Amino acid sequence: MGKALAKVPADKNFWEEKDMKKILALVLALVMVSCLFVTAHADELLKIGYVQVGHESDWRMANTQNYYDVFTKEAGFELELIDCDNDHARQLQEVRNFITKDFDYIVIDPIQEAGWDDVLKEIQDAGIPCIIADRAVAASSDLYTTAVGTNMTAEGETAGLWLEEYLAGKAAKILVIEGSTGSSAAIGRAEGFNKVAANHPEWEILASQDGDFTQNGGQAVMEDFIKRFPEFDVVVCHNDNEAYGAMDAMDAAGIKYGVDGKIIISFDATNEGLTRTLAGKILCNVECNPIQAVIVMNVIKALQAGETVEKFTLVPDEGFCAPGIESAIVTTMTDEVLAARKY
Ligand code: GYE
Repeated sequence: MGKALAKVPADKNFWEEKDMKKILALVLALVMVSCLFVTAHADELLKIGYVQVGHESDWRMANTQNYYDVFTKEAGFELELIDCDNDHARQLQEVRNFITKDFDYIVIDPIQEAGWDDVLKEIQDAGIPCIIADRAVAASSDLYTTAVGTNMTAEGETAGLWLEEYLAGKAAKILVIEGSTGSSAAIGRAEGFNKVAANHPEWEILASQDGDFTQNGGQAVMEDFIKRFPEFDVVVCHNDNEAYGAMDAMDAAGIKYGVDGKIIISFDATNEGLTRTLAGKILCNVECNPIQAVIVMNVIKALQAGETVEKFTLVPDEGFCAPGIESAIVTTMTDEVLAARKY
């Protein structure tokens, strides 16, 4: 049996009118306070504008994801990341949008090295701190606050030194599939590799062509190389995706590569790239670490705290070679190394 409900007399209001007014005032006050809190909180978020290169490679996708993972609202940031689709003019325009919107920090991953002076001055005139990330600009370092990135020239040199060790004096005909023309990544890797090649008159670089850091680009360049150069020993690819494209082209032409075929050298050392290195298909893979957002965030935190930061923070990286190859230059691949590679 249910309990009988207490009956409210029909002639008596359950809430007196004055009580209602008090409650309404209280609710209103609470709403206002919480609004104030939310606005104050939103104001505290640092607005970060990041002009990303594009989405050309697995490396790039890992780099983009890393920024989204690190620059969260919970961490105190409002990130606007623009995929500039490898278009330099678009990148300049997006930076100018960030200036107009008065962002707190502007992070630039420059598609190309050249052509930055004017817009860097504009950022400076607006009083916005500017961080150059991953790739470099060919501009005076007085024009930006600080830079974070890997040493692309050292990466190219590592590749060259590994080849020197592996060939041990043997002659070699070399083909190069370059990264996007004008990017510091392609310029640095070529410069580092060529520095070593200059010590080897027995090495012949047959051709060097832009594959735009993409798999399709790598495949197209390799198809062209196969037609033009019936004999070659080494293919240097400026990133993993180009190497996959080069492999597709060689597979289609019935050309063997790997421990018992043509020597493929690659850069990035992504999970897929290292899988192919562990499988003995890519013989040397020089790492370039895309996990850079935490370093950029720490730089921003230091600047917020009024500390002076270094003009350049190096993101360290190493190289890997296929199992069965002993090397003093790079690390021989193992299952453990691959298992630890998240991107
Ligand atoms: O090697 C390539 C990407 O700038 C270091 O750009 C980066 C390069 C990376 O597209 O895969």
